[in-house]
Amino acid sequence: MERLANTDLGPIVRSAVNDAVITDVHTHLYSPQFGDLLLWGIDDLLTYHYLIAETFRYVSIPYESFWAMSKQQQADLIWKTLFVENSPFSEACRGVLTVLSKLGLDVGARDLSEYRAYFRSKSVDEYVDIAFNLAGIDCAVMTNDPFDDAERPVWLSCYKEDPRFRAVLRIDPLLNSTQQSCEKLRNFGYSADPALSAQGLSEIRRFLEDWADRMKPLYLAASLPPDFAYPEESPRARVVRECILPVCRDRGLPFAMMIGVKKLVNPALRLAGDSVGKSRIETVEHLCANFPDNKFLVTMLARENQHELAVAARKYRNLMVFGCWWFLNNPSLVEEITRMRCELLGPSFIPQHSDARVLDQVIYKWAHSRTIIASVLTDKYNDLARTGWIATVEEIRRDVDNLFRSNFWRFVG
Ligand code: HDL
Ligand code: ZN
Repeated sequence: MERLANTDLGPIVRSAVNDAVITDVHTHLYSPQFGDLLLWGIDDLLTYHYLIAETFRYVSIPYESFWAMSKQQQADLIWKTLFVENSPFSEACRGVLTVLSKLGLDVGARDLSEYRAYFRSKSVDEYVDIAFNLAGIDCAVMTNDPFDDAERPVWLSCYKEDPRFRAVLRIDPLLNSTQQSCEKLRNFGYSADPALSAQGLSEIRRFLEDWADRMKPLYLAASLPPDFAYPEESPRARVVRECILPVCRDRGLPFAMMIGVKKLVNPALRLAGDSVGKSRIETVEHLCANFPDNKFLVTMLARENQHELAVAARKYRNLMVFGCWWFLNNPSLVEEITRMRCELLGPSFIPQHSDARVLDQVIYKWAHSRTIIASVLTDKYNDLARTGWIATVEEIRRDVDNLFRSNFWRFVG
């Protein structure tokens, strides 16, 4: 048995993970047809809201002074503060450098003007292919918000499907500011009423049906606060029960619940001002148990919720756990959460999504995640080998494909 004890499947696992073609199941990217909504290039990378929050830990200028700056001025301040005056070893800072390195730029030169020159030489269409190829992704699943005044016109006028980008119908306002969203719905031609009468609920369903027809989404999604509860006597719970779940069930669409966001704990930081709170796993358990004909994609934002979410996935086959989301997308936590999920769920989950807001970020987010996930999987296959069960190359590549794309596509049907 000596041979078995020394079996190291690491090289096979790392090769399988590095070669894996990934479907990125949640991003904030847009196909180039959406114009400036698709962010890309060094100044968009540097003004990512994660880096804005980190910059304000050092600078004492008024928030409004920062927001009054041009994007390049903001990027200059962020570069100076986080990269020059302090070492960029936070995950979001390191990510910028990984992107530059993977593009073949001279990171050691630390020359922002050189990096800007590179991006000026590129068009967005060629850069989409560069980023997707370097990241190893075949598809970026978008976050599409019909309530967004900048995005809605594209869908209502000229949208032509781009197979590299698939849509998601994101409906946060319907659930988190129901009364106000009813007014917007009336402006869109749907007679939704804040009292949520039967007619009003029917009109919300019609709104969802129309946009599902228009977008052909892979799933419906919403980010939800830590105190998201179901059942509950609230407008949110009524819209979930009477509108979201029936429309999803009738169309075979998962409902993606992204739970644990404490919105704008520091409003002056704008998009960077959200935080995290521990959420109620009972809500997830109740929905999965009482709506067996619905499918639920779930990611939770608090580290403290990860173990109970993985246990819940053992109980409900209509629950698919995905990603190490936002404040969890750091090497130490991706490692901890992925290891725990492998031990509780085997290969029956979706380990990661990029959440990329800037096209270039898929390059670093997937490079960083692949390294960690390969390391965890190596341990798992080597643990098996020590029993005498030596996974074949085909079995390892099968499992890796399931984790990085096929679990998702099977689940969305
Ligand atoms: O609600 C979400 O989808 C979150 O991912 C937010 O967009 C958040 O601002 C973010 O970008 N996290 O990475
Ligand atoms: Zn997101």
